[in-house]
Amino acid sequence: KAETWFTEYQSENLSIGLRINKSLHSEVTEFQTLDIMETEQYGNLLVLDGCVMTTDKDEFVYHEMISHVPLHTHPNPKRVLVIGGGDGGAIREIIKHPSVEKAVLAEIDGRVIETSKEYFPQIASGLSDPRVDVQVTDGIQYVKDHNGEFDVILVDSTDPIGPAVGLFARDFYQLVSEALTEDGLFVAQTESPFANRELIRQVNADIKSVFPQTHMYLAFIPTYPTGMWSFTMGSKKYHPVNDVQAQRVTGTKYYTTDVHKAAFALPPFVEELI
Ligand code: AG3
Repeated sequence: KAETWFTEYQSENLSIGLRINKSLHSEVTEFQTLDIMETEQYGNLLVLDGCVMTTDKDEFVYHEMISHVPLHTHPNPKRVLVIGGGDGGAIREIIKHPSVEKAVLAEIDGRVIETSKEYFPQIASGLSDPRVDVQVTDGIQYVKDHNGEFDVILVDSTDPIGPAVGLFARDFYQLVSEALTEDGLFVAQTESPFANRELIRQVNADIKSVFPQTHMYLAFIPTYPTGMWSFTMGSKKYHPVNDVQAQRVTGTKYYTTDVHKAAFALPPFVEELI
């Protein structure tokens, strides 16, 4: 077996390693380094600035949970925006909802979209759907220019370093709120409760100061730092547990209505952050 390993240094003292069969693609884009490798364990792997974004075999957890939880909280989501998420995984899940008329992808780095189409065809499959509008643009500018237009917004970003810094800020959550309809809601990926405690505390305080309701939920993602991952929802009206809608999509591998509800049950060491 090849002895080449990809290592993500998740902190000074922690890393995750994946055995690599071969490198498929490597470049420095206008915004970040972009690497795609074939791994023995998880299929193809997408890495941005040294951080695991997604793999063929565990992507369903993240993409189902970032999409189906907010879309089953809103009673009738018609217009949905994804900021980031250039691989297309969230879009693929969103367009499974029959109520969705339009899904916009606002991704800053067009190279992520192009290389995902080539190396992750299963993940990027939704990007060519007629309801999908792909915009290669700065998500912050995009929300500024689209007031009151979306029922649901997903922030499918990289870590709060590099091109995504501005997506973890109170000013941005305010713009997201303005881009939503009056009963709209949004979800952001908000890192690991083991590894990023201060960040989660700050993000929750910031979202709370903008939205009437803030709720955190968890999912198990084996290739992300510590495996325990958080998402935070800001909502103007609907409550993710009390207002949960009957499941509208079939064939999910992680999401069910029970998983949806259970994901909001937080262990005390996480609860104390919010
Ligand atoms: N968004 C990336 C989550 C952050 C992972 N962080 C890390 N590996 N340090 C996922 C993009 C998938 N659509």
